[in-house]
Amino acid sequence: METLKDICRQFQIEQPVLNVYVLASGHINDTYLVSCSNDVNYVLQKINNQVFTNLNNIIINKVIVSAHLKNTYKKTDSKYQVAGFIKSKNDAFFIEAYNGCWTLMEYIPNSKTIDRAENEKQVFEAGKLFGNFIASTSTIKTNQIIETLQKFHSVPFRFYQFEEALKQAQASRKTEAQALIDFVFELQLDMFKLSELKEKNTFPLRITHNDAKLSNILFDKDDNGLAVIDLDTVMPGIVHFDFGDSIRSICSNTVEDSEDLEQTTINLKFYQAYCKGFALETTNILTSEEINYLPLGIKTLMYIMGLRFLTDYLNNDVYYKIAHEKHNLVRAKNQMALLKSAIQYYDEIKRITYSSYRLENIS
Ligand code: GN1
Ligand code: MG
Repeated sequence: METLKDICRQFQIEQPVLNVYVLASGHINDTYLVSCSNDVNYVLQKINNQVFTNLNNIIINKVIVSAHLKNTYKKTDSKYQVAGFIKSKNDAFFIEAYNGCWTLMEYIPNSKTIDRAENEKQVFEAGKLFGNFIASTSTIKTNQIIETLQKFHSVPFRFYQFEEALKQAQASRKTEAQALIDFVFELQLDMFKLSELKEKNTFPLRITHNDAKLSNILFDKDDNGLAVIDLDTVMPGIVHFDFGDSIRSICSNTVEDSEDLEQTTINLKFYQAYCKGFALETTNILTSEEINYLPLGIKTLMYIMGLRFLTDYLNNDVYYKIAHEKHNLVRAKNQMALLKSAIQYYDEIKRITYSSYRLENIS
Protein backbone atom coordinates (compact mmCIF):
# COMPACT_ATOMS: atom_id res chain seq x y z
CA MET A 1 0.00 0.00 0.00
CA GLU A 2 2.73 2.46 1.00
CA THR A 3 4.61 1.35 -2.10
CA LEU A 4 1.61 2.06 -4.29
CA LYS A 5 1.08 5.47 -2.71
CA ASP A 6 4.73 6.23 -3.22
CA ILE A 7 4.45 5.36 -6.91
CA CYS A 8 1.45 7.69 -7.28
CA ARG A 9 3.44 10.52 -5.73
CA GLN A 10 5.91 10.29 -8.60
CA PHE A 11 3.21 11.58 -10.98
CA GLN A 12 1.98 15.14 -11.41
CA ILE A 13 -0.98 15.08 -9.06
CA GLU A 14 -1.80 17.80 -6.61
CA GLN A 15 -4.03 16.13 -4.06
CA PRO A 16 -2.69 13.77 -1.40
CA VAL A 17 -3.39 10.11 -2.07
CA LEU A 18 -5.78 8.66 0.49
CA ASN A 19 -6.19 5.06 -0.63
CA VAL A 20 -5.31 2.61 -3.37
CA TYR A 21 -7.66 -0.29 -4.16
CA VAL A 22 -7.44 -3.21 -6.59
CA LEU A 23 -9.74 -2.26 -9.47
CA ALA A 24 -9.88 -4.66 -12.38
CA SER A 25 -9.44 -8.30 -13.16
CA GLY A 26 -7.19 -8.23 -16.25
CA HIS A 27 -5.27 -11.35 -17.25
CA ILE A 28 -2.02 -9.49 -17.77
CA ASN A 29 -1.64 -6.15 -15.96
CA ASP A 30 -2.49 -5.07 -12.40
CA THR A 31 -4.93 -2.18 -12.13
CA TYR A 32 -5.71 -0.02 -9.09
CA LEU A 33 -8.08 2.78 -8.21
CA VAL A 34 -6.32 5.68 -6.53
CA SER A 35 -8.52 7.86 -4.40
CA CYS A 36 -7.36 11.33 -3.48
CA SER A 37 -8.87 14.09 -1.42
CA ASN A 38 -11.65 16.24 -2.92
CA ASP A 39 -13.19 13.15 -4.56
CA VAL A 40 -10.53 12.99 -7.24
CA ASN A 41 -9.66 9.51 -8.49
CA TYR A 42 -7.06 8.04 -10.85
CA VAL A 43 -6.31 4.66 -12.35
CA LEU A 44 -2.86 3.27 -11.65
CA GLN A 45 -1.59 0.40 -13.76
CA LYS A 46 1.39 -1.89 -13.44
CA ILE A 47 2.21 -3.01 -16.96
CA ASN A 48 3.37 -6.59 -17.36
CA ASN A 49 6.77 -6.11 -18.95
CA GLN A 50 7.13 -9.79 -19.83
CA VAL A 51 4.24 -9.36 -22.27
CA PHE A 52 4.70 -5.70 -23.19
CA THR A 53 8.43 -5.68 -23.80
CA ASN A 54 8.54 -2.45 -25.75
CA LEU A 55 6.80 -0.11 -23.39
CA ASN A 56 7.84 3.06 -25.20
CA ASN A 57 6.01 2.00 -28.32
CA ILE A 58 2.96 0.83 -26.40
CA ILE A 59 2.75 4.23 -24.76
CA ILE A 60 3.25 6.05 -28.07
CA ASN A 61 0.31 4.12 -29.54
CA LYS A 62 -1.88 4.77 -26.52
CA VAL A 63 -1.10 8.47 -26.43
CA ILE A 64 -1.71 8.98 -30.16
CA VAL A 65 -5.01 7.10 -30.14
CA SER A 66 -6.37 8.61 -26.95
CA ALA A 67 -5.47 12.16 -28.03
CA HIS A 68 -7.08 11.55 -31.42
CA LEU A 69 -10.26 10.21 -29.83
CA LYS A 70 -10.41 13.13 -27.41
CA ASN A 71 -10.14 15.55 -30.31
CA THR A 72 -12.73 13.75 -32.41
CA TYR A 73 -15.23 13.61 -29.54
CA LYS A 74 -14.73 17.29 -28.87
CA LYS A 75 -15.23 18.24 -32.52
CA THR A 76 -18.33 16.10 -32.93
CA ASP A 77 -19.79 17.06 -29.57
CA SER A 78 -19.87 13.40 -28.67
CA LYS A 79 -20.90 12.14 -25.24
CA TYR A 80 -18.02 9.65 -25.33
CA GLN A 81 -14.99 10.15 -23.10
CA VAL A 82 -11.35 9.14 -23.02
CA ALA A 83 -9.07 8.58 -20.06
CA GLY A 84 -6.03 10.79 -20.58
CA PHE A 85 -2.56 10.14 -19.19
CA ILE A 86 -1.07 11.91 -16.19
CA LYS A 87 2.59 12.68 -16.74
CA SER A 88 5.26 11.83 -14.20
CA LYS A 89 7.22 14.51 -12.39
CA ASN A 90 9.99 13.79 -14.91
CA ASP A 91 7.56 14.60 -17.70
CA ALA A 92 7.25 11.02 -18.92
CA PHE A 93 4.11 8.95 -19.55
CA PHE A 94 5.29 6.08 -17.35
CA ILE A 95 7.75 5.48 -14.56
CA GLU A 96 9.95 2.53 -13.71
CA ALA A 97 9.90 1.70 -10.03
CA TYR A 98 9.65 -1.27 -7.68
CA ASN A 99 10.47 -3.79 -10.40
CA GLY A 100 7.77 -2.59 -12.72
CA CYS A 101 6.50 -0.02 -15.18
CA TRP A 102 3.60 2.13 -14.09
CA THR A 103 1.15 4.48 -15.76
CA LEU A 104 -1.39 6.80 -14.17
CA MET A 105 -4.59 7.71 -15.98
CA GLU A 106 -7.62 9.86 -15.39
CA TYR A 107 -10.57 8.12 -13.84
CA ILE A 108 -13.88 8.57 -15.63
CA PRO A 109 -16.36 9.46 -12.90
CA ASN A 110 -19.71 7.72 -12.40
CA SER A 111 -18.70 4.80 -14.58
CA LYS A 112 -18.96 1.05 -14.19
CA THR A 113 -17.76 -2.07 -15.99
CA ILE A 114 -19.89 -5.14 -16.62
CA ASP A 115 -18.67 -8.76 -16.55
CA ARG A 116 -21.61 -10.23 -18.41
CA ALA A 117 -24.14 -8.39 -20.54
CA GLU A 118 -27.50 -8.22 -18.78
CA ASN A 119 -29.73 -6.66 -21.40
CA GLU A 120 -29.95 -5.65 -25.06
CA LYS A 121 -29.41 -2.00 -24.31
CA GLN A 122 -25.92 -2.68 -22.91
CA VAL A 123 -25.12 -4.82 -25.94
CA PHE A 124 -26.37 -2.22 -28.42
CA GLU A 125 -24.36 0.47 -26.61
CA ALA A 126 -21.25 -1.73 -26.70
CA GLY A 127 -21.70 -2.24 -30.45
CA LYS A 128 -22.05 1.48 -30.99
CA LEU A 129 -19.00 2.28 -28.91
CA PHE A 130 -16.67 -0.24 -30.55
CA GLY A 131 -18.10 0.70 -33.97
CA ASN A 132 -17.39 4.32 -33.15
CA PHE A 133 -13.84 3.38 -32.19
CA ILE A 134 -13.27 1.89 -35.65
CA ALA A 135 -14.89 4.89 -37.36
CA SER A 136 -13.12 7.52 -35.22
CA THR A 137 -9.67 5.98 -35.63
CA SER A 138 -10.11 5.57 -39.39
CA THR A 139 -8.64 9.06 -39.84
CA ILE A 140 -5.35 8.08 -38.16
CA LYS A 141 -2.71 6.92 -40.65
CA THR A 142 -2.04 3.27 -39.84
CA ASN A 143 1.72 3.76 -40.27
CA GLN A 144 1.67 6.09 -37.25
CA ILE A 145 0.74 3.16 -35.06
CA ILE A 146 3.32 0.52 -34.24
CA GLU A 147 2.73 -3.24 -34.31
CA THR A 148 3.86 -3.69 -30.72
CA LEU A 149 2.85 -7.34 -30.37
CA GLN A 150 3.77 -9.04 -33.61
CA LYS A 151 1.18 -11.32 -35.26
CA PHE A 152 -1.08 -10.90 -32.24
CA HIS A 153 -4.18 -12.19 -34.02
CA SER A 154 -2.50 -14.30 -36.67
CA VAL A 155 -3.97 -17.80 -36.69
CA PRO A 156 -0.89 -19.44 -38.31
CA PHE A 157 1.30 -17.86 -35.60
CA ARG A 158 -1.00 -18.96 -32.77
CA PHE A 159 -1.20 -22.40 -34.33
CA TYR A 160 2.60 -22.61 -34.51
CA GLN A 161 2.82 -21.68 -30.81
CA PHE A 162 0.24 -24.36 -30.05
CA GLU A 163 2.21 -27.02 -31.95
CA GLU A 164 5.40 -26.02 -30.14
CA ALA A 165 3.59 -26.29 -26.81
CA LEU A 166 2.25 -29.71 -27.75
CA LYS A 167 5.77 -31.01 -28.35
CA GLN A 168 6.86 -30.42 -24.78
CA ALA A 169 3.58 -30.60 -22.82
CA GLN A 170 3.23 -32.90 -19.81
CA ALA A 171 1.46 -36.13 -20.75
CA SER A 172 -1.20 -35.56 -18.09
CA ARG A 173 -2.08 -32.11 -19.44
CA LYS A 174 -2.21 -33.44 -22.99
CA THR A 175 -4.55 -36.24 -21.95
CA GLU A 176 -6.84 -33.77 -20.16
CA ALA A 177 -6.94 -31.58 -23.26
CA GLN A 178 -7.12 -34.33 -25.90
CA ALA A 179 -10.67 -33.64 -27.09
CA LEU A 180 -9.85 -29.96 -27.48
CA ILE A 181 -6.61 -30.72 -29.28
CA ASP A 182 -8.52 -32.88 -31.78
CA PHE A 183 -11.06 -30.11 -32.28
CA VAL A 184 -8.30 -27.57 -32.96
CA PHE A 185 -6.85 -29.75 -35.73
CA GLU A 186 -10.28 -30.49 -37.18
CA LEU A 187 -11.02 -26.79 -37.74
CA GLN A 188 -7.55 -25.73 -38.83
CA LEU A 189 -8.34 -25.27 -42.53
CA ASP A 190 -11.38 -23.04 -42.07
CA MET A 191 -9.73 -21.06 -39.30
CA PHE A 192 -6.64 -20.12 -41.32
CA LYS A 193 -8.80 -18.45 -43.97
CA LEU A 194 -9.16 -15.00 -42.40
CA SER A 195 -5.40 -14.67 -41.89
CA GLU A 196 -4.83 -15.74 -45.50
CA LEU A 197 -7.27 -13.12 -46.75
CA LYS A 198 -5.54 -10.50 -44.60
CA GLU A 199 -2.18 -11.45 -46.10
CA LYS A 200 -3.65 -10.96 -49.58
CA ASN A 201 -4.76 -7.44 -48.58
CA THR A 202 -8.41 -8.29 -49.06
CA PHE A 203 -9.29 -5.85 -46.27
CA PRO A 204 -8.05 -2.34 -45.51
CA LEU A 205 -5.68 -2.09 -42.61
CA ARG A 206 -7.30 -0.15 -39.76
CA ILE A 207 -6.47 0.89 -36.24
CA THR A 208 -7.98 -1.82 -34.10
CA HIS A 209 -8.28 -2.12 -30.34
CA ASN A 210 -7.40 -5.83 -30.27
CA ASP A 211 -8.93 -6.47 -26.86
CA ALA A 212 -12.45 -5.35 -27.69
CA LYS A 213 -14.18 -7.23 -24.94
CA LEU A 214 -17.06 -6.25 -22.70
CA SER A 215 -14.90 -5.51 -19.65
CA ASN A 216 -13.02 -2.88 -21.67
CA ILE A 217 -16.07 -0.64 -21.89
CA LEU A 218 -17.19 1.86 -19.29
CA PHE A 219 -20.93 2.40 -18.94
CA ASP A 220 -22.84 5.04 -17.02
CA LYS A 221 -25.46 4.07 -14.44
CA ASP A 222 -28.18 3.94 -17.12
CA ASP A 223 -26.14 1.52 -19.25
CA ASN A 224 -25.10 4.08 -21.84
CA GLY A 225 -21.64 3.44 -23.25
CA LEU A 226 -19.14 6.04 -22.03
CA ALA A 227 -15.63 5.03 -23.00
CA VAL A 228 -13.42 2.36 -24.48
CA ILE A 229 -10.55 1.59 -22.11
CA ASP A 230 -7.36 -0.51 -22.11
CA LEU A 231 -5.58 0.75 -25.20
CA ASP A 232 -2.52 -1.46 -24.54
CA THR A 233 -3.02 -3.46 -27.69
CA VAL A 234 -4.08 -0.78 -30.19
CA MET A 235 -2.29 -1.73 -33.39
CA PRO A 236 -2.87 -1.86 -37.12
CA GLY A 237 -5.30 -4.70 -37.77
CA ILE A 238 -8.50 -5.71 -39.51
CA VAL A 239 -11.99 -4.91 -38.28
CA HIS A 240 -12.71 -8.62 -37.78
CA PHE A 241 -10.31 -8.76 -34.84
CA ASP A 242 -12.40 -6.35 -32.81
CA PHE A 243 -15.78 -7.49 -34.05
CA GLY A 244 -15.00 -11.13 -33.26
CA ASP A 245 -13.51 -10.35 -29.87
CA SER A 246 -16.60 -8.37 -28.93
CA ILE A 247 -19.02 -11.06 -29.97
CA ARG A 248 -17.21 -13.80 -28.08
CA SER A 249 -17.25 -11.74 -24.89
CA ILE A 250 -20.54 -9.85 -25.18
CA CYS A 251 -22.90 -12.27 -26.94
CA SER A 252 -22.03 -15.41 -25.01
CA ASN A 253 -24.55 -16.72 -22.51
CA THR A 254 -21.71 -17.31 -20.01
CA VAL A 255 -18.47 -15.62 -18.94
CA GLU A 256 -15.13 -16.62 -20.46
CA ASP A 257 -14.21 -19.04 -17.69
CA SER A 258 -17.58 -20.61 -17.03
CA GLU A 259 -17.53 -24.41 -16.78
CA ASP A 260 -21.18 -24.63 -17.74
CA LEU A 261 -20.62 -25.62 -21.35
CA GLU A 262 -24.29 -26.39 -22.04
CA GLN A 263 -25.09 -22.76 -21.32
CA THR A 264 -22.09 -21.53 -23.30
CA THR A 265 -23.91 -20.62 -26.47
CA ILE A 266 -24.25 -17.54 -28.59
CA ASN A 267 -27.14 -15.28 -27.66
CA LEU A 268 -28.70 -14.35 -31.02
CA LYS A 269 -30.87 -11.57 -29.60
CA PHE A 270 -27.74 -9.97 -28.19
CA TYR A 271 -25.97 -10.56 -31.49
CA GLN A 272 -28.70 -8.66 -33.30
CA ALA A 273 -28.45 -5.79 -30.81
CA TYR A 274 -24.66 -5.66 -31.16
CA CYS A 275 -24.85 -5.61 -34.97
CA LYS A 276 -27.42 -2.84 -34.87
CA GLY A 277 -25.12 -0.62 -32.79
CA PHE A 278 -21.96 -1.54 -34.68
CA ALA A 279 -23.54 -1.06 -38.12
CA LEU A 280 -24.95 2.31 -37.10
CA GLU A 281 -21.42 3.62 -36.68
CA THR A 282 -19.63 1.72 -39.44
CA THR A 283 -22.02 1.49 -42.42
CA ASN A 284 -20.20 4.27 -44.24
CA ILE A 285 -16.79 3.01 -43.25
CA LEU A 286 -16.60 -0.71 -43.96
CA THR A 287 -16.18 -2.20 -47.43
CA SER A 288 -18.59 -4.92 -48.54
CA GLU A 289 -15.68 -7.40 -48.41
CA GLU A 290 -15.16 -6.55 -44.75
CA ILE A 291 -18.85 -6.95 -43.98
CA ASN A 292 -19.00 -10.22 -45.87
CA TYR A 293 -16.37 -11.74 -43.61
CA LEU A 294 -17.59 -10.41 -40.25
CA PRO A 295 -19.21 -13.79 -39.45
CA LEU A 296 -15.93 -15.58 -40.14
CA GLY A 297 -14.26 -13.05 -37.83
CA ILE A 298 -16.50 -14.26 -35.01
CA LYS A 299 -15.53 -17.90 -35.41
CA THR A 300 -11.87 -17.02 -35.91
CA LEU A 301 -11.57 -14.94 -32.73
CA MET A 302 -13.25 -17.64 -30.66
CA TYR A 303 -10.77 -20.11 -32.12
CA ILE A 304 -7.78 -17.83 -31.46
CA MET A 305 -8.75 -17.29 -27.84
CA GLY A 306 -9.45 -20.97 -27.27
CA LEU A 307 -6.14 -21.82 -28.89
CA ARG A 308 -4.18 -19.29 -26.81
CA PHE A 309 -5.69 -20.51 -23.53
CA LEU A 310 -5.07 -24.12 -24.53
CA THR A 311 -1.46 -23.32 -25.51
CA ASP A 312 -0.89 -21.66 -22.15
CA TYR A 313 -2.33 -24.69 -20.38
CA LEU A 314 0.05 -26.95 -22.33
CA ASN A 315 2.91 -24.58 -21.41
CA ASN A 316 2.09 -24.87 -17.68
CA ASP A 317 0.43 -21.43 -17.44
CA VAL A 318 3.26 -19.06 -18.20
CA TYR A 319 1.24 -16.24 -19.82
CA TYR A 320 -2.21 -15.62 -18.36
CA LYS A 321 -2.87 -15.11 -14.67
CA ILE A 322 -4.76 -18.09 -13.28
CA ALA A 323 -6.88 -18.55 -10.19
CA HIS A 324 -6.69 -22.36 -10.12
CA GLU A 325 -4.76 -25.19 -11.75
CA LYS A 326 -7.15 -25.85 -14.62
CA HIS A 327 -8.17 -22.25 -15.23
CA ASN A 328 -6.66 -22.05 -18.71
CA LEU A 329 -8.13 -25.40 -19.70
CA VAL A 330 -11.54 -24.25 -18.50
CA ARG A 331 -11.21 -21.03 -20.50
CA ALA A 332 -10.15 -22.96 -23.60
CA LYS A 333 -13.10 -25.35 -23.29
CA ASN A 334 -15.43 -22.41 -22.85
CA GLN A 335 -14.24 -20.62 -25.99
CA MET A 336 -14.37 -23.80 -28.06
CA ALA A 337 -17.91 -24.53 -26.81
CA LEU A 338 -18.88 -21.04 -27.91
CA LEU A 339 -17.28 -21.69 -31.29
CA LYS A 340 -19.37 -24.87 -31.66
CA SER A 341 -22.45 -22.80 -30.99
CA ALA A 342 -21.39 -20.19 -33.56
CA ILE A 343 -20.94 -22.99 -36.10
CA GLN A 344 -24.37 -24.35 -35.27
CA TYR A 345 -26.05 -20.96 -35.72
CA TYR A 346 -23.84 -19.75 -38.56
CA ASP A 347 -26.63 -19.25 -41.12
CA GLU A 348 -28.58 -17.16 -38.66
CA ILE A 349 -25.45 -15.19 -37.74
CA LYS A 350 -24.88 -14.39 -41.42
CA ARG A 351 -28.49 -13.39 -41.94
CA ILE A 352 -28.42 -11.03 -38.97
CA THR A 353 -25.08 -9.53 -40.01
CA TYR A 354 -25.99 -8.84 -43.62
CA SER A 355 -29.44 -7.55 -42.83
CA SER A 356 -27.92 -5.09 -40.33
CA TYR A 357 -25.89 -3.67 -43.21
CA ARG A 358 -28.71 -4.29 -45.70
CA LEU A 359 -26.37 -6.38 -47.84
CA GLU A 360 -27.58 -9.27 -49.96
CA ASN A 361 -24.23 -10.71 -51.01
CA ILE A 362 -23.72 -13.61 -48.70
CA SER A 363 -20.45 -15.42 -49.26
C1 GN1 B 1 -5.77 -10.51 -22.15
O1 GN1 B 1 -5.31 -8.78 -19.68
P1 GN1 B 1 -6.51 -8.51 -20.50
O2 GN1 B 1 -7.71 -9.12 -19.85
O3 GN1 B 1 -6.66 -7.07 -20.84
C2 GN1 B 1 -5.11 -10.60 -23.53
C3 GN1 B 1 -6.16 -10.54 -24.61
C4 GN1 B 1 -7.18 -11.63 -24.41
C5 GN1 B 1 -7.76 -11.54 -23.02
C6 GN1 B 1 -8.68 -12.70 -22.76
C7 GN1 B 1 -1.97 -8.63 -24.15
O4 GN1 B 1 -6.32 -9.25 -21.95
O5 GN1 B 1 -5.55 -10.75 -25.87
O6 GN1 B 1 -8.24 -11.46 -25.31
O7 GN1 B 1 -6.74 -11.52 -22.02
N1 GN1 B 1 -4.14 -9.53 -23.68
C8 GN1 B 1 -2.88 -9.78 -24.06
O8 GN1 B 1 -9.77 -12.29 -22.03
O9 GN1 B 1 -2.49 -10.91 -24.34
MG1 MG C 1 -6.01 -5.89 -22.47
